[in-house]
Amino acid sequence: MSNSSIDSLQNETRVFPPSPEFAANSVADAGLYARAAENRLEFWAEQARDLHWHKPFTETLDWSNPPFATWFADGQINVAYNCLDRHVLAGNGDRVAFHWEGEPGDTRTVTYAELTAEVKKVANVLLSLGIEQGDRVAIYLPVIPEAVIAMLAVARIGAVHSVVFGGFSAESIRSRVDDASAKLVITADGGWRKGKVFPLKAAVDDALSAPGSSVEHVLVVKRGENAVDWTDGRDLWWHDQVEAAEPEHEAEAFDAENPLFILYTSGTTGKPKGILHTSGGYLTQAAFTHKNVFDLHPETDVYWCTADVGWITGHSYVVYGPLANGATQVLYEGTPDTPHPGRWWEIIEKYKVSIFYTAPTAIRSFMKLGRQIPQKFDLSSLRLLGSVGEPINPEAWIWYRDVIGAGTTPIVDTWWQTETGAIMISALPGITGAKPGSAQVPMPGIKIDILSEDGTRVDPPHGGLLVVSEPWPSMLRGIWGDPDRYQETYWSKFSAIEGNKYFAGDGAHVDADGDIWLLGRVDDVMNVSGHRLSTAEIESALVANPIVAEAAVVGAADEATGQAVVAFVILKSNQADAQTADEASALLRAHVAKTIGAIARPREIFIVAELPKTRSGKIMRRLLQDVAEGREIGDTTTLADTSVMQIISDRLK
Ligand code: 6R9
Repeated sequence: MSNSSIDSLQNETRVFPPSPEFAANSVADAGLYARAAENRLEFWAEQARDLHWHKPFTETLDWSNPPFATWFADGQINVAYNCLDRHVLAGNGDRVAFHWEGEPGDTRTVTYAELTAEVKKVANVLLSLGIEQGDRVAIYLPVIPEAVIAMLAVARIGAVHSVVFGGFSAESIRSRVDDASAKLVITADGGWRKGKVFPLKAAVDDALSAPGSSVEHVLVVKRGENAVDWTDGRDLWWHDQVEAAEPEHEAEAFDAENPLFILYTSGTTGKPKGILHTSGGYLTQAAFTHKNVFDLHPETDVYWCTADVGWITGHSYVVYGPLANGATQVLYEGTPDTPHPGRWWEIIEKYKVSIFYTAPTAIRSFMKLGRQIPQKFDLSSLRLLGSVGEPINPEAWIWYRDVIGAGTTPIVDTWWQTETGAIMISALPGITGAKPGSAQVPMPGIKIDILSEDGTRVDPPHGGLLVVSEPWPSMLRGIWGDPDRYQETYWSKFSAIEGNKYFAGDGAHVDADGDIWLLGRVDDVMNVSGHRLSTAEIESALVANPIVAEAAVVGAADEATGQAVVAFVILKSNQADAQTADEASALLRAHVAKTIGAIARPREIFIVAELPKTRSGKIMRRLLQDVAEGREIGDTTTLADTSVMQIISDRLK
């Protein structure tokens, strides 16, 4: 594609309306917006009543103590029952819940009846291990059916799961297990990735090796068949326990505000935040958005969301939303390019996937490989595509629609966050014409505003800060163990103006049609391949290494991953001669990968003699970003020592 056509796409003003056929069969009706506008709370109550309540609620929202909300608080619900038993009792037990595909090519088909039976047994295993309502259970698993089963079993008994992404390090497991005082860890011997087994239990062993851990048991799924160390009395095989477990388990009713899960995400400071979600409101919005944004026809659709269950997208759009809606899904363990670069397209052809939800970073990497790869496969089953995790640039959007979607499928670009729990901004595909590059409109029942720093509304075409202006059902209920940080991080920025505004940390602007365009983070959070990483967290990992004196990390624009981690490091004086800059940089890249996980490994580390600082000692990341992105260096006048940038850029030439 020539540069001029890229430019023209960036000024994209075309709108792609849904086909008449798509619109005629749309699950969502245009009346949703009107009903939500007329009575927002009644609208959400109506959505909540689509779920099964053991005890119906009479109260919708309590916002008398902001920013602490309760939704449907006098109702009682069992989240797992809604995802399982309800479908079996309705006669849909034989429907496939998951077509699971392992990376080496092994497969499993799991129906709703089978999934329900497994979850009941695992619920009994958890009870036999002394797990009670409210206890925390850490889950560190590959994308195998047991990951979903474990989450639902924890939910079924009213306990709280904390899923730790399988790519995270032992240290990340340890800090999450400690922060939540988890009693149990569920893991596997190993999982498959890029044609090899990677160990998981070994990382858990390492994480739990320090004395004083809250963990009483480790339940181990056999998947990788790799050798594992065993701690008698603590470690138990999943298959032994499940085999011996009672098959019957009746789902108990829990309060709508019973905690469902904690999921850790990066913030602007070093320590990850444990985002807390509860039951009734979360499930209401996850199910409602999944059904309407993805136009789900559960009897005929095959839906595939490529997210790992360790991310919020996996929680809301692999586990809770789709299962509450009785969807048939594809679940794939491995990477997109193993054993060949067409693996994803092969899976779509094989299972006749009709709805496909992935991230822009994946789309861009396929674009780079060329359209001849997907074109080898029959993708004609696809009728709707989705995007999440970062802004999707119009070129990638158009490629996605043309090459994957045969030039006809609607695309929904969904904006939301770990904290929002479910989709907040998106087109409804049978109603809204799609506009490449824009996430478009707030969901019915969601109130979004774009504000300037001083809290006034900004009008098109100006950009500002994105806020959510009214509480929503799947909103986070807090940061685990830290109510002050919750208040401070999300609700203090606009506390001087009237009303409570949730500050999302994203910049955005609205166009003349009222469509919202996301402009990226406005804080020190980077977005690498759709994963959130904090500059502070990586800096603290770097300075924890004995050879490092000081470190500064920036997110630099990257064609493939959106942003890439670039670090600037000053070595301790006794180190500077001990190794070359290349050696130090290689060692530190590996160190970050080991400390946080491979996704945090810096693309580049520059060993420097100085860092640019203001007179008050603040590192001027903006200038480092100029260097990292190969730009002319901006205004240096506020630097304490204005020659520093010259020294850095000379060194790097
Ligand atoms: C679901 C998820 C949240 C941050 C968010 C924003 C970015 C997500 C986006 C998007 C533009 C979209 N983001 N979706 N930016 N367009 N459609 O990704 O949650 O991992 O918590 O990240 O991701 O910056 O603030 P999470």
